[in-house]
Amino acid sequence: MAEAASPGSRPSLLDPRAPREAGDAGRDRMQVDALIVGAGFSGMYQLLRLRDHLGMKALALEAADGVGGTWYWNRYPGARCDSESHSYQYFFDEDLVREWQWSERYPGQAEILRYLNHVADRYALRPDIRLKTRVTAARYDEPANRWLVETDTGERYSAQFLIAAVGGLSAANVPDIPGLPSFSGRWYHTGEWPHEGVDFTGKRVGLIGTGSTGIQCAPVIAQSAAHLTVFQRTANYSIPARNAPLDDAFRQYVREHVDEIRKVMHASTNGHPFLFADRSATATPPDERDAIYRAAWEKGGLRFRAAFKDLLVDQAANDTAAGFIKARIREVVKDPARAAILSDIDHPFAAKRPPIDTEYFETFNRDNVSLVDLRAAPIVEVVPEGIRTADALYPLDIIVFATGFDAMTGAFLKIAIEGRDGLTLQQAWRAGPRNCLGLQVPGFPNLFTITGPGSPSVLCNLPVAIEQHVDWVTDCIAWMRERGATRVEPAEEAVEQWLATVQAAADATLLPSVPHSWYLGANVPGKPRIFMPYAGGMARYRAICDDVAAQGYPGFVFDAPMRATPRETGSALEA
Ligand code: N01
Repeated sequence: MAEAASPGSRPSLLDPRAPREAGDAGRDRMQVDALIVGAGFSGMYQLLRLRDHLGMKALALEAADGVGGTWYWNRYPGARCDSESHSYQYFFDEDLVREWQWSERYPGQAEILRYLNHVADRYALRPDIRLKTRVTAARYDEPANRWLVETDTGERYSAQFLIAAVGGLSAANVPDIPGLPSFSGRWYHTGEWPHEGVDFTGKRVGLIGTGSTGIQCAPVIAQSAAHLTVFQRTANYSIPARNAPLDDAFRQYVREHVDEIRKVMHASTNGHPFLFADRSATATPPDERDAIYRAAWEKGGLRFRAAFKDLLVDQAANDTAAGFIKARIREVVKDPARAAILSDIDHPFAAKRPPIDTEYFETFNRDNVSLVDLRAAPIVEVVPEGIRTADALYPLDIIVFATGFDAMTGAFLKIAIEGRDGLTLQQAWRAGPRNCLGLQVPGFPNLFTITGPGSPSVLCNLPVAIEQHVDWVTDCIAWMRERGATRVEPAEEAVEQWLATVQAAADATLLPSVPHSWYLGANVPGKPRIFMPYAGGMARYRAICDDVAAQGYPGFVFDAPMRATPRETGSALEA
């Protein structure tokens, strides 16, 4: 890592005296070394690394009027992170880890947003973040080797490097249900929640979606709504979160074991601060296995899936976990008919992202909550009074869409990105995302994607994935600058090799077996069905990326002059 300049020591790029160049169409463009799209976890860290460690003129553009990304937008009732708080933070600065005090085992949305604002202030990032500025288009100007960027505010920029830190779960997916505009009540998507909140008091609320988000918000909405109707299309597993306040002893433990915690997260499959137990579910005698599941259920959280090492690779092993959880659902939910609908789960445990909850299944024991099985009677339309399914009309005042995201590709494709020779990202990804290491797209020189498709991303505790990506991008740019290279993009054959590696990693698991998984793009009509994240594990992925960098970036093509020649083979990209 290069020497850090003192944060914020140079004038802000937003200063009107900052350098500009005469642009095309006769208007000035602000000229920067690197433009970062987004100021969430990834955009802010990327800004810090490029500005303070490489001394680059870097600027982050953010559509929201505050930093925080996901945690700025997702303010729905019950919004809380499923990663444990001591692992859901930056680890690049041990002082920061020691200073910040999390209050609960899982951090709530407001607390994470406070943390990210603290980071923005502590590292003086705000002067180089432009808020309320949505990037609408970016075009690569090959002769100039610059990205020409347009925004909805009319600001225009020119940058050598363009870094898309837009988040894999940020493009809200509102299903196209006939009649929605006719609804006489109010409707909301959880990922675009009003800042002033929503008052459910005395209201009849319909909740569509039973993924991680729906499972988090149902119990909270039920507490204040007159009536909550949950519309379930696919029954889902969920593990009790067992959230609780953190005590001083645990905080002290974190302060004293920062390096150890980081090492465990880096060694783990999913970037969490725990490792998978080295035992097989099928090889463990049933009584012993049941006791292990019970202990994991009591402990709660995503750790449950680490109880055995073979749950995601062996259907028989997975069946034991699935059977255990379904039995718990039937135990908790008093009404046998509801229990049957909630436990009629058609896919392996954790093959879709496993939610964790606080009293989700218990919510169905409340008198003011009902459950609609959309598999038995699908939604037909929204009418002014509410939702009509194939067999009933449900009168509603509010509809909450917890229907997820156009995940992994949606936020990138919302920007009109045009690479070399007029190739658009929409064209390049028409059959599904194509890139190398999830970091760079062929035909789009000097464009980097943070936690994009083809990387562990959503399968990982995201701050861990983000720090690894940002560090890799920063090191790659530093490496180029040392050698006088100004342009990098992946070679086609390396991309093909990486796509095969991503597919092989997925095929070694049960993950691609779920036809309705958003990991496959199945939740968005017309989206190509391709398994998008790299499922070979964060530790393995990090090793591959490190190896590529150590070998001089085989599979990536740089322009001259270079003092060191990258090897041409893509062997480091093999799983
Ligand atoms: O979205 P989802 P999410 N009619 O896509 C249903 C992260 N996250 O927002 O399964 C009826 O998982 C859909 O049904 P089906 C986490 O990575 C993190 O809950 O497609 N139903 C499903 O039940 C997570 O995985 C945290 O049949 C419709 C639900 O809507 C990711 O975000 C918290 C429908 C969508 O589930 C996305 O989770 C929350 C329709 N037309 C989320 N369309 C934390 O860690 C969709 N559905 C804090």
